[in-house]
Amino acid sequence: MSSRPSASNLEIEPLAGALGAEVRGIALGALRDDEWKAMREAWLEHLVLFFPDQHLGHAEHVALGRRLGEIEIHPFIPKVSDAFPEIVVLDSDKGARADTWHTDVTFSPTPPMASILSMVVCPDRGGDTLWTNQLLAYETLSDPIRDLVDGLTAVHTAAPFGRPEVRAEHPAVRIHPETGRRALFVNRTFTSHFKELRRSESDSLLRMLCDWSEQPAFQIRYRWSKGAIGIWDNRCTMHFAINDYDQSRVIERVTVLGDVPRGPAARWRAFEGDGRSAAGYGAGSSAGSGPRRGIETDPRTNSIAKPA
Ligand SMILES: O=C(O)CCC(=O)C(=O)O
Ligand SMILES: [Fe+2]
Repeated sequence: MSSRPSASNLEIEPLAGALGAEVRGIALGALRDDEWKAMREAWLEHLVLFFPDQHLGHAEHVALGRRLGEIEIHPFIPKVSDAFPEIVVLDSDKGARADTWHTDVTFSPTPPMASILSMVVCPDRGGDTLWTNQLLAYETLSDPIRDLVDGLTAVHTAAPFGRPEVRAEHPAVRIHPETGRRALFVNRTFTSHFKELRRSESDSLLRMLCDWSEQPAFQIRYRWSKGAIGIWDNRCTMHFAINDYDQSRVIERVTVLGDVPRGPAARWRAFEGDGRSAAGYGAGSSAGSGPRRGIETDPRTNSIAKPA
């Protein structure tokens, strides 16, 4: 059922059980303050909002990002122009198909709080994007597993961009800075391992948690149209761009800087090995070789996809 907050003509229609809503009745290029307030509240509730028919110019796109916070300049992805280094372009014809589950830039000490995607060239069919609700993924874990992950620290690296030395540590469970809710904060693309576990234990747990979060009941799948805008809360979601189209697909994205992720207190010291197994983190172990199944086995291209 759609709802219409009294402060504006905003119509908000939830699109799935887990997360995601489509918003109509506002122009993102000319937002009133009351509309912005209603939109921001809806965003925290639905985690990803879609706004069809916006057709934002570059300056409007950046201005929208600035309403949310400071813009992040992405370290690796190409920019739309010298005039707008704040906007990255993902062009499918240049191989940019982000078809592995990820949360944006978690290899940074301050991963973005939000990403704002503008659909510039949209295929006639295909090219939908999926998101997961990582709050729900955390809340539905069994008590013993939730208790375990509450006390873990995850290492994230930029290995998918060929830069495994670029890394950050974050709590495996993130406390959302605005709502206080806890979210599972690991992803198959950038999370390498849990610091406190033996490599083999870490690989198994990470795979289990990723399999759990990626299940359809925690997802929304959005069908894009040219000129649509999508804004997601990067602190408590993952996403995946489906690689099922032959036509061109071009998106532009502005990302908004986030804070340092906070979680429950870490409870154990880093794993240092017990002398019995090589599957620890000592010499010879391969940090950065976590269970990134999606990257290595893309069925259509048989090539390494570029997560974004
Ligand atoms: O192409 C998409 O739909 C999403 C790409 C992506 O991962 C991103 O913009 O962060
Ligand atoms: Fe992304």
